[in-house]
Amino acid sequence: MKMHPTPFIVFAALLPVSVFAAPQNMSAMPGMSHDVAPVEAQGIGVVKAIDSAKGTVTLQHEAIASIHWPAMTMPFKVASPDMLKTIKVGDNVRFTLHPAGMNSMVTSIEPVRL
Ligand SMILES: [Cu+2]
Repeated sequence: MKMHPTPFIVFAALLPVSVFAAPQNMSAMPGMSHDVAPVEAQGIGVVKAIDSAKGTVTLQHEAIASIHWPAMTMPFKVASPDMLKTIKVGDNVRFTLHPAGMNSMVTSIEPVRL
């Protein structure tokens, strides 16, 4: 069962960036809830972009087996804008994710020295 299908990603890539500055209260967004998923998942990836104004980080993340995500590049909201101060574009990072499809939120992130 694919919970994070590629067509959705392609669709999202066509949307204006402003879509990703979505309200924090996702329960107020009908239709955005997805199948049951773990509360949190761990991932690793590379920071491709940071938008402090929108509170998002774009990650080229590796596959996340625990939630059946393939590797891809996608933007994530972060739980706190301060998290974006600890990383920069090009960093290899380890992150914790609250999975919710395209509304998934990164709840922690830290650079990894390879
Ligand atoms: Cu993804």
